[in-house]
Amino acid sequence: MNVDKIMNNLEKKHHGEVEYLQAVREVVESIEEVYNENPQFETANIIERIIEPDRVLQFKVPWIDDEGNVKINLGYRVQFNNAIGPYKGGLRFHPSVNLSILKFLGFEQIFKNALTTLPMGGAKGGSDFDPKGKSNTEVMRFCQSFMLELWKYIGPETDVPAGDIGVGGREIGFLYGMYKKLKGDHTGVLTGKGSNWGGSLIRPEATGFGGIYFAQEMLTAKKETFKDKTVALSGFGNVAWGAALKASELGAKIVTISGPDGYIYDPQGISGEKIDFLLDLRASNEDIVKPYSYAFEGVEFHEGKRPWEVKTDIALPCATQNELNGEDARKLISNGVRLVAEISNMGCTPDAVEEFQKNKILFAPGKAVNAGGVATSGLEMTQNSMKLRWNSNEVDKRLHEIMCNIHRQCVKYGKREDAYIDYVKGANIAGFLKVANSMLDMGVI
Ligand code: 2IT
Repeated sequence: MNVDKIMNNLEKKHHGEVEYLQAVREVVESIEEVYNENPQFETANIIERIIEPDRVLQFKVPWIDDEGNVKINLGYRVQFNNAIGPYKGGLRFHPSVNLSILKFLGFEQIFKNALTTLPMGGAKGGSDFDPKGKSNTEVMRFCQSFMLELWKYIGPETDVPAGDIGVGGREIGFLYGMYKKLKGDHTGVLTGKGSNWGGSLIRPEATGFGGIYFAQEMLTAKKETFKDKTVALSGFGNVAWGAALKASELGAKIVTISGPDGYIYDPQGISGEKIDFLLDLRASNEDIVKPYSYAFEGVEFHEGKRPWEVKTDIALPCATQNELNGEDARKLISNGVRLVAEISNMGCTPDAVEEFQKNKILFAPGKAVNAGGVATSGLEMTQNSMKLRWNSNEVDKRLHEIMCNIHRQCVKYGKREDAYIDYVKGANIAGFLKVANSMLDMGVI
């Protein structure tokens, strides 16, 4: 295959969709060698088939705010690839949402879901709706209107959405309620459900816990542990919360969290009740971290800045795509960072990844590190199908096993001759081979 030709063609068809093109380029470049060693892929033109979504659904979402004004948002579902299972992936509600972002997320989801070893294809969806500052009833009316359109395209064996940025337990509840009313079935069509009505235990914590389990495997491979390591986190949502909880349980000291308003530096470490405070911050619906600096002593708030300027052993981006750039990477490296693991999707820009790899810093990409979230969604689907419920130890044990397995797959395909593990390459090749071979088995469809 010819990477430049593939990328030029894609750029022509999806002009200016930078995040989507960035995510595709990373995968295409890292699988090039394996692809060329297996001529059956080229014969079936797997590469051009896998980088184009199966379908993109776009719809209008009208709703009425508390003052009686009629509002219109855009709703989307990108069903990318269902070679290994029903389409599966989250919904993001954020003003930045557009097709480029949802296509990048849907594309990444294919390989991430393949790495989990569970039968799930790749998809993503969402809306440019901004939940910030909205009342509960406004969020409910929006979710109901969104589902009034989406329900036609999803189903427990067809496409199973879940949460992402801006979509948590509250939104999943409103979405599920509407689906249930329209369809008349109480099926596991969404994951991240409430634990009283089909949700899996550990799902809220799973992305963060899984990320820490993965990072722990990276450390173990270097005969190190989390004990007494300093950790800088970005974000303060569900993912950062789960990561902080598990990392502090393993003896690490979390020194930062961040929001759109800036970052918090807490030299004593964010643990115990301070971690619970993240839930209060999130529930306030204001999307800011500054209140943390009023709540606790000896804390610094750095307005408008990102946490990557602090001295830390480990950096874990937990917020959104491209949140850590080349300059941030250089700062972290000069401050002695040893491990960087993206718990957010594509948290680092390509030049940041290059800096880490060039300097042989342990670096792992979101599609491997954050796969614990969707993996536990898969375990929720399993429990729904079996009409039973596992206890939290059972789910946590399976999540841990899955993360160790993903780490092994990355090492298998990413270990270089100099013993450095290229986790980006490893994750991309392992995920690609599973999906590409399944596509080959099924013919050109
Ligand atoms: O990015 C992700 O993997 C998620 N937002 C979770 C998707 C899911 O279906 O649980």
